[in-house]
Amino acid sequence: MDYETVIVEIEDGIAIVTLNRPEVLNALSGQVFNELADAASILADDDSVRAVIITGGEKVFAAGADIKMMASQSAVDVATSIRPSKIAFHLIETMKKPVIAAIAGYALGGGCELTLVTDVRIAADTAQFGLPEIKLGILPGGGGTQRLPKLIGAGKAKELIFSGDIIDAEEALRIGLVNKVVPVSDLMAEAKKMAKKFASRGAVALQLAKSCINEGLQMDLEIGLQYEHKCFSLLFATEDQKEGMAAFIEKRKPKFKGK
Ligand code: DAK
Repeated sequence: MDYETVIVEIEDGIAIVTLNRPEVLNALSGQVFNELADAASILADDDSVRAVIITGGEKVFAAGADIKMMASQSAVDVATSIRPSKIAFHLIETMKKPVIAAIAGYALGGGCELTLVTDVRIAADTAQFGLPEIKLGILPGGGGTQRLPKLIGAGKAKELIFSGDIIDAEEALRIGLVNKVVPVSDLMAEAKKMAKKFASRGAVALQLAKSCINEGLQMDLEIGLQYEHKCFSLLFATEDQKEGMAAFIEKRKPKFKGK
């Protein structure tokens, strides 16, 4: 995968996708979204990849969509140019494997929204989050008004979106925007450790658990419970369920095959 604005590396079954436009604080252009979408689609289909980490490196995650490219767009231009970001976000959010965001420095606007389509967010102590779009005369259009309230509650989401304020990593942890905060020097090690733990679990069970949670958030409770029950039953058709339960009874570690 040879891209200009994104670097993809695969180590021990873990893919690391690094945003790479440092000169503009990793601002997300159409090209970044196209490359992210392409990488997400390839990694989704690569069975040797068991988990994905998205990062911007040690200095900045992403300072949002590229304002210089958006500034002169008409309403019609915007309606068509949002396609790559929608596709990238959709492919990442629905990927049938765990996706972890490893965030250092600014994660603003579309950068923060990118973290919201991942499954787990690990923040460095240098991370700063915000949806400052209101200060540009727009609103968060990459899912921020929809996903952020689901994650942290409507009240806190409204405060962040109406003010455009930027919060630090500790505040992000306190309000549930991130899962954990670590020293910046430990960020990638921590993300890899978590990715490896997820990768060691039964891949089909993990995939269906992810689907139950993501789909369940769109359903009412009764339908969500029915969906969960169907997924639960389906797992009894997998080799991993037989192996997991046999390993427990035989007091050994399971060897999952993802089948
Ligand atoms: N776009 C373009 N360039 C950016 C940028 C951005 N978002 N953020 C920073 N840069 C550029 C700066 O212009 C500067 O470039 P030069 O002037 O050197 O050429 C360089 O990066 C370094 O930035 P600063 O000099 O500003 O660095 P500072 O440390 O002083 O300040 C800052 C850092 C992050 C506080 C500041 O750069 C800043 O406020 N940046 C803008 C943050 C922001 O407002 N982000 C939200 C953008 S709107 C959608 C999907 C997504 C979106 C919308 C719709 N659909 C699917 C519909 C997303 C929208 C957004 O994200």
